[in-house]
Amino acid sequence: MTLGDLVVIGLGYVGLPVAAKFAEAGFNVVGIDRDDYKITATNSGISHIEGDEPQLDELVRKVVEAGRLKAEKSYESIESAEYVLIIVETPFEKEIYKPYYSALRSASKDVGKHLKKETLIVVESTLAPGTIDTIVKPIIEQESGLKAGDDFLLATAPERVMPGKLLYNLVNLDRVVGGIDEESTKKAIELYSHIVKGKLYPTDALTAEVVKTTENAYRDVQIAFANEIALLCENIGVDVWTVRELVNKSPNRNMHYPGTGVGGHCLPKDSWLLAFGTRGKYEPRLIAMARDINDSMPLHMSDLCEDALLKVRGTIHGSKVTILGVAYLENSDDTRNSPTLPLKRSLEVLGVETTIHDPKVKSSTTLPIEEDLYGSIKGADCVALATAHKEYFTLDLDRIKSIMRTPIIVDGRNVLNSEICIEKGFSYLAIGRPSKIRCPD
Ligand code: SAJ
Repeated sequence: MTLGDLVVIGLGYVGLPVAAKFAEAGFNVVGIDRDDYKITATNSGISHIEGDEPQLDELVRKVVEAGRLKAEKSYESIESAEYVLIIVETPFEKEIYKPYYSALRSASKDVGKHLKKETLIVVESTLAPGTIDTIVKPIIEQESGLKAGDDFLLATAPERVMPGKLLYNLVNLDRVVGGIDEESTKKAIELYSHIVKGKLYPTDALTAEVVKTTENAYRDVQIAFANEIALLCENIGVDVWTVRELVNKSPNRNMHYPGTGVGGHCLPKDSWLLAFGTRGKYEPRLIAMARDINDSMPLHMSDLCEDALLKVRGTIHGSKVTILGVAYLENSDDTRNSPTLPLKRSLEVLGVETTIHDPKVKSSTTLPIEEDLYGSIKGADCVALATAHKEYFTLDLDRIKSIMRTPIIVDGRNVLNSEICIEKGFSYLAIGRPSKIRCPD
């Protein structure tokens, strides 16, 4: 017995878990992707998703073995599907200040080509407000000759996943479901109630697009506020971490963490998607400024390193800086939009030789990573702490001091104890803290 034929377009870190959960719920699921590796892995019952994703490997194997999930390149399965989910990437091209919708456009076109009447289409990708109405709907109508609302149903149900908690978030977090009409919203809520235990909130498509981009813009602004206060504290000589702790003692305050910057697959782009959706109608100022502040933090880290190297070594050229952490998030292996990358580039422009260590991220030709922590620090003039991996909270400072050429520490994530670093003879600088530079005797 099956609950129906369901197609998922895009077997990425969102699409694969969604396809597997619908298959487990009793749907016949076909996952469509253009990547042969993802197709082969999935049909072998293997999750291709990097990193530790509890229960995902086991779930994919189970549903593939049960014949409920298969992956293919062809879009033909749409011709017999009652449900089609579009879950493709929607990056933002800041250089041209536009979303990069080629995957969304081609998926919409291919859906249209194979669409049959009465199908429900749901887009999970994060969209600039207005995308369903001005891009997805017209392309599908154009290709299919069918009319949205009359001949097929269309909604958006943005995901709220997070690396490391893909299945947990997918099942347990509340979700907004926005249709182009009430029937679309209703049917989409019925569909997702098969896999989502969280609450499903009905709304319209435009509101759902605004909610998703706003919830991440909100967090980005919160982080930018913490970063601005950190820069202020550095310049007036107080410790932002003490300020933050005491501010948050006040009711209804929740000052976030300042740091090396904001990376990941969501926050760096969703504010721009929101702004793009309001272009010509309202130009957001605060969220654009927040993006600029957060993007400036890796460059500020570079300034702190440069400042210390010039004062302690008398020169920056030829200095060696070891950057600890390239994952954008602590204890993760995900490097998407990592702040460490602009930090590395900024230092290298100054003539600095950089080495990167990260206990979670594999080395590659494009991004060489030292595996040996202390080996990566040997001979360095500065250690820049960019990611708060748990391994870095127990650094042996005496050992580091004995193997560095110049004992300078720049702490971007409040990992180390400033007093202890200074006691042990380091020049210690940190985001949000007054610098303590020990010039050579
Ligand atoms: N960061 C700070 N200060 C903070 C919090 C985060 O600098 O106080 C930095 C992190 O180091 C990282 C970046 O921001 O570089 C993003 O961190 P994040 O904790 O927001 O993690 P993400 O990017 O995985 O965000 C996801 C998002 N989830 C979805 O889009 C479905 C986001 O909406 C969630 O709010 C976030 O997880 C969460 O709350 O955990």
